[in-house]
Amino acid sequence: MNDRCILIGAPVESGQRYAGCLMGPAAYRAGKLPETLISLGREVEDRGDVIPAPARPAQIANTAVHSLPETIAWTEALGRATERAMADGFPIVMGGDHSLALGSVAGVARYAQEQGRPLFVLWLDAHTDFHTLETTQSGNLHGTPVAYLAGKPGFDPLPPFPAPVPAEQICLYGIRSIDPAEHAALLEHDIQINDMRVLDEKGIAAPLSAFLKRVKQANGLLHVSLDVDFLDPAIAPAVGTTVPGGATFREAHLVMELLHESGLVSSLDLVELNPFLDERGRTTNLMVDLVASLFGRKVFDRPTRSAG
Ligand code: 4U7
Ligand code: MN
Ligand code: MN
Ligand code: MN
Repeated sequence: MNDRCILIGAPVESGQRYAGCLMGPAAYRAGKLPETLISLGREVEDRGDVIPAPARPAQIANTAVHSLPETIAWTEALGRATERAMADGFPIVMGGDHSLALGSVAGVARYAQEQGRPLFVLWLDAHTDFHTLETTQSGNLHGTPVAYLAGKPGFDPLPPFPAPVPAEQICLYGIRSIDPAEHAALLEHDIQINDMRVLDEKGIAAPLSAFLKRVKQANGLLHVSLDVDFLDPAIAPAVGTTVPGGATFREAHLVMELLHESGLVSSLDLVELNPFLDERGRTTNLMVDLVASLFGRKVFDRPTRSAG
């Protein structure tokens, strides 16, 4: 893991219909994300909030889709910002709704391609986010980034995804809501879907450890996209799209602790936090604490002893 954390504010809310996600970056700063990373020994550079270019008109056949011009503008601007940050350190993109990942993962993919390294993506989410501009019925583009980064057609007039991530390098984790069109499309792909049924039976750790092993063997880069709704709504209410039966407090921390121990994560999205829906900052605080676990905060720090 690179020592220097580059914070990128992405006050995006055009990918869904609740007002409030645009306050996400401010909430992470108020919740002391920068100070927390510094306390864990990281250098932190906050690059402020990205400002997209003015949106240009764009039209498509699916009339349900809204805010497409804004989404294209964010995708371009965040792609550039994230690619640049990859060259300088460890980007942490503070959202903003999940449509920001159309841009952030594109930037990471471009960087990975330049480095000649395979990119792996861990998607921590209640949803598979596998719609295209053609299949979405809600018209909310935060439900599309996985199909985009997997290189699925149906994203015109978005910029073509730079270097599509092969299905075997994508791992969906915590899934418990899939639309029929997503289900049909996923059956055509080899993307690993760890739905809650699978995680209940195998536990939260084993499938993740198996995925991390593959990342390591391939000397891959690993992008983690953490959607607030991965967490159970009882502990993380500040999100528009709550789905019951999510990860518990300890399950979520264990995921982050395993990711830290792997040393493999190279970039992170924090998405879908809507501070307007929060209760006295508890969801923001939980998200900041999860990032702390990802960067090495431990319950009990055991000094490593050499054998013999
Ligand atoms: B999120 C949904 F219909 N599938 O397309 C849709 F259930 O980034 C939800 O994971 C999408 O929060 C959720 O609108 C997108 C819905
Ligand atoms: Mn999502
Ligand atoms: Mn979700
Ligand atoms: Mn959501």
